[in-house]
Amino acid sequence: MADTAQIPHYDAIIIGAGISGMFQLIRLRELGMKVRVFEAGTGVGGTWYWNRYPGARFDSESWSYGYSFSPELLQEWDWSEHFAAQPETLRYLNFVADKFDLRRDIQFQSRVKSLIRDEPANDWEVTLESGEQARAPILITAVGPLSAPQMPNIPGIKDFKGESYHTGVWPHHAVDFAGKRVAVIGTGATGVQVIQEVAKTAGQLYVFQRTPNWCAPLKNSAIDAPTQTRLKADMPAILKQCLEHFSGFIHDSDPRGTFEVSADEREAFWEKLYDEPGFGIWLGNFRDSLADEKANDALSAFVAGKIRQRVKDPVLAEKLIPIDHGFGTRRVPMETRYYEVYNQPNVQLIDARDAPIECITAAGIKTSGGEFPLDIIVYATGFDAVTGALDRIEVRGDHGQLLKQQWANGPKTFLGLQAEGFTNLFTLVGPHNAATFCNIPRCIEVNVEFVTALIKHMRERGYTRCGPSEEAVEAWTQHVLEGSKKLLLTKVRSWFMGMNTNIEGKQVPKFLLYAGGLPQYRARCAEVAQHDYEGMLMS
Ligand code: N01
Repeated sequence: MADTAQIPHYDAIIIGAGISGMFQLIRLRELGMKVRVFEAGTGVGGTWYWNRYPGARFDSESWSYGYSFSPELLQEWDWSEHFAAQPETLRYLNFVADKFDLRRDIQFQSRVKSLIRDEPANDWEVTLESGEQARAPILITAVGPLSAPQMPNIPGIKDFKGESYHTGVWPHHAVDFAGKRVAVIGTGATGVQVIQEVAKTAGQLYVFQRTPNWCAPLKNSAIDAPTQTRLKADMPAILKQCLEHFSGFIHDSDPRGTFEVSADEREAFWEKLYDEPGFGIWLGNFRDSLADEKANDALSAFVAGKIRQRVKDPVLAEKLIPIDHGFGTRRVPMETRYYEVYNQPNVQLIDARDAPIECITAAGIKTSGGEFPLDIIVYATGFDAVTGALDRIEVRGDHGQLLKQQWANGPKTFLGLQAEGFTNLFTLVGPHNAATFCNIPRCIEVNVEFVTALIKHMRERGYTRCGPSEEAVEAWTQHVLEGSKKLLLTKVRSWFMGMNTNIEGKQVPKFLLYAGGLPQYRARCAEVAQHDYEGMLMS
């Protein structure tokens, strides 16, 4: 690290100008700190900047999703729909950037290559892909849990002569599907959203489904004026409720057990949830729905019945019903007439389990069952989740150790915010953080407020270094893993479990979330702060 005096120096550097990076910038400015944010995109918004694919929209109620820190902002912004589409959310985040004059501290088109700790100097050295460098004693990563798009490991991808797009790096120009032969690979939450949209205009849409997911109706609608007024008035109560609920949504589990009510009552409850907007059927169901196998089987059977009612061809309906996991044990994609899409003559489901994709050719997709000539391929194949964005950066700690290597057998953190030996590095929405299974802004704000208070505490007391003790990391990791055992989702292959068939070394489950819920996470953070940041060594 030669001639560091020439490198621009800040009080703190933030990586990423999405929801968490933007809010962290606001809070650090309030402490009077000189802050630089490095952002790979050309604008703010993170997830909502990159995921511009047709059909992208909230699965969280819009009005429960915005920032809560500014009452003025809450009053000023009107969401047009209960579940806003991506362009509106991006407009909202740009509105926030304008209102708080954030862009002057954000350097765009600045993808980070490495983050190297210079322990003797007590600095983090940031190197961009352009070679440009910057330094600061405090480094905060705000890189998002689902921001490292992952292409499938299918041979021949580069050979295709038509247009192809990954949903997570969607182009800024409109893509015209009208009359075209289109393939969508992937049927996760993203695939489901994009399929519904593309099916409206494509000449022929082939959906390559390897594993069906349990989807549920979103029931989106416009927000009318009286509702808008009521929501604004109720906002403090809504936000309070979100913080008290397990995953920060307006929905929270019903205190009753599945079999504590009569069959009629159970059925009526499920009908009601299936018919209501949002995640109620997933997160507002009987308390044992995601923990007890029999309860989960019964719920799955109910939802399977709905799919059979909605898909006309009974053979096709069975192909769309998951058989290897129960309802809600993977992220539930929310849909608007998704199943009805398969009744359209221009849509064909290709079961990529029966006839696996062999390769992409110049003309289209080749499976063991035949060839599909195509104009456009959409890769809705997901992300290298939670740790992926950090893995793609060379992050080296106090003794030169690589973060990726340290977490090779699963993440080890304190509160999902700090790793041992990575002094003054704070990972907002890091692994084993409540924010990984959350209505994300609600948890992001909890993360940012905690880190801000901690930095303030350090500055007031003249501390310049902060890192977790080995015992604190061990205890938190054990707490996270113990808590996960009660959930059925730990028995299923998904990004929750750090599994990705397209990435070498990611076939073994490594739990990435925090299953204790937001209230418990908040309580633990508060307790740590109250005890002078117990578990975090400061000097
Ligand atoms: O990614 P996924 P996603 N050959 O990993 C398939 C959030 N989100 O982008 O299941 C063939 O869920 C793969 O098949 P399989 C939300 O948290 C939020 O859809 O591995 N297929 C799967 O079907 C969500 O959970 C919102 O067998 C291949 C799909 O690709 C998260 O983002 C909207 C394959 C990947 O599904 C990720 O969702 C959208 C291959 N080689 C998303 N590789 C909102 O609420 C992968 N697949 C706003």
